[in-house]
Parts: sequence; structure tokens; C-alpha cells
Amino acid sequence: MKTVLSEDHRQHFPKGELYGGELVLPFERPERWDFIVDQLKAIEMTDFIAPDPLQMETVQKIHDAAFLRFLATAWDQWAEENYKGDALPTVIPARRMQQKEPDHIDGKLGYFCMAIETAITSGTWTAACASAAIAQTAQSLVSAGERTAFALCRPPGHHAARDLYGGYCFLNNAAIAAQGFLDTGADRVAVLDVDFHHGNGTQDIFYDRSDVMFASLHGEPEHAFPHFLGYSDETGKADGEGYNINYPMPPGTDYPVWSSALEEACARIDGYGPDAIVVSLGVDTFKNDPISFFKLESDDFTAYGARIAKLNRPTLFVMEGGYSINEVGINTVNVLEGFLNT
Ligand code: Q9C
Ligand code: ZN
Repeated sequence: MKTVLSEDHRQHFPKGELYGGELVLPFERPERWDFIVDQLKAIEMTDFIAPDPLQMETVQKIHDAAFLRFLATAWDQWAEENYKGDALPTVIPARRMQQKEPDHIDGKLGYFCMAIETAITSGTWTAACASAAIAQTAQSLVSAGERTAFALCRPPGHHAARDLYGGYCFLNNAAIAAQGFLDTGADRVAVLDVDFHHGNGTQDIFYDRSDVMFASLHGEPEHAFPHFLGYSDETGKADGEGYNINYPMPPGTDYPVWSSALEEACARIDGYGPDAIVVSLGVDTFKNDPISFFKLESDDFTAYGARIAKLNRPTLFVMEGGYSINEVGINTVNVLEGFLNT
């Protein structure tokens, strides 16, 4: 199996994340990547390759032009204000306010965010583009006939919508990869999102489309970020009706419960008959994850990797979340090993 990765991810490392009323060391930090790479080296089942240059045409099919312009220029605009910290939003266009992009960076940050914990730094755009290029390159390997590939993306992507960043995400790597499959001859693509958090961005991007099925297993919005999407009655609209499937689950959910939802999701995906599967692979379902409430054990990750392999379709794994630093590598690589050994 090939792993696509880049050192450029280190360019995104905010000094703080807004959490519990404090600026804390970001949960989503470069060290996560090091633990995953170390574990990939330990299992000796993967070759490491660098991404090809980013193909912006595909990115432009997933994200709005104004949003991409904002991400590309946000840091420079912020720097002009001579603020002391990294770029964080303060004001958002809440209910009954105008949805118009302002000129001032303080307004733009709020206009384009879906959550305010995520800071933009001088290197954020470089890292986000490298992350998307990784997903594209890994997708092209699978389109060219590889059974699977691992896109070691950082920053993650599944909370990013057409015109929204936040939840540690800027460009939706999994959505960009799904679009890449379609542009390379696939008729149908399934995105299976196993990150603890609902993939609100991916859902929103494909909500009215039947060429991408989105299935997500996640913490109930009543209790879990992103709180404002991910209910089971969100089934798609227009052409996309019936192609969006959410499995929200309560605090304390363990593998027997989680894996029965996975079983249902797999049955739906099987019935859809996709030409390729994109797995939004977050390992924040782990029992010791500091910001999540599912109870998966490390061995459970191996088991569900094997279950995904039984779908028997070309499968791209795209890295999303997972914040229990010491186990993020083991749990991620367990999924890949479970898949490869099946
Ligand atoms: N009290 C991903 O896993 N903060 N993003 C949650 C919980 C944001 C997660 C705070 C979590 C974002 C890609
Ligand atoms: Zn997550």
C-alpha cells in the first residue's frame, strides 16, 4: 500500500485552540502526524510517496471561489492589522443578520467559519493545499488500479463545507478525492465517515447529489460537535434524496453498538454499488480520546478495517481526526492493517 504524505503539514500549527474558555495547545497538532508515520514504518506494509502538485480545477468544483480567495489571503489581511495572535473569528452572522461577505478581516473570518476554535496562521494555506494535494494524489493511485491508498492528510477536512472552515478543517480533502474519482471515470462514489464527529462539510457538499453517497457514524449532535448537523432525519434533498445517511450515537457507545451501525452503513453502500469508496478516517472514536465520547479499543480498529475490506471496492483512506496522541498511530495503522490483511 502507498501512503501519500508531505512535511508541509508542519506549516499549520496555531499557538492556541479556543477550548473551555482558554487558548490551549491545539489537539490537532503536527505531533499527531509523527506518531502515525512512526507506526506506518513499524508495520513495513507501506511505501511513502510525495504528492503531485495540487489540481485547483477539482478544488474549485468543491469550494466556492470567494472562500478559496479568503483562505489564500486571510493571513496577509490579518497581519496588516498588527494583531498579536493568530487569526481567530470573533463575530458571526447569526440569525436575522445579513449573509454578506464584509471587507474587514474580522468580518470575513466570521463569515467563512462554522466554528471558532480553529486559528489561521501564516502557513495554514500552504498546509491546507498540501493536504488536499495528498488526497488527490492518493485518489489518482486508486483510480489507476491500486486496491487502496492512504492519504495522510493534515490538516483534516470533513468539517469544511463549500464556503466554511472550522473544526480544524480548511479544504475538504475527502470531498476533493470523491470528486477526483468522478472526474476519472467513476459513476458513483461512497464516502464512509468513521471519524467521531459528524462530517458536516462533506454532507453539505453532496447533499443534493446522487453521484456521491455520504454515510457517517458519529456522536449525537445533542451532545457532540459540530452540534448543528448530523441528525438521522437528514437524508438528502432533490437528486440527493436517500443518498445521505447519518448514524448518530450516544455517549459511551462501544464497539458492539458502533459496529452494528457500521454494518448497516456497509449494507447501504453495498446496495449503492459505488465504483470507489472514500473513508474519512478519524480515530477519535478511541476510548481515551480527550475530546470525544465513544469507547472503541485499539483492536476494534483492526476489526473494522477488515469489515471495510469486505466491501471489496477500490478504497481510499483519508486521514481526519484522532487526538489521543500516544495511540493515534496505532489505531490508524490498525485500520489499514485490518484492511490489508483481509
Ligand atoms: N468539547 C476533527 O476531528 N472542538 N475535528 C470540540 C469539544 C472541535 C474536531 C470541543 C472539534 C473538531 C477533524
Ligand atoms: Zn473528529
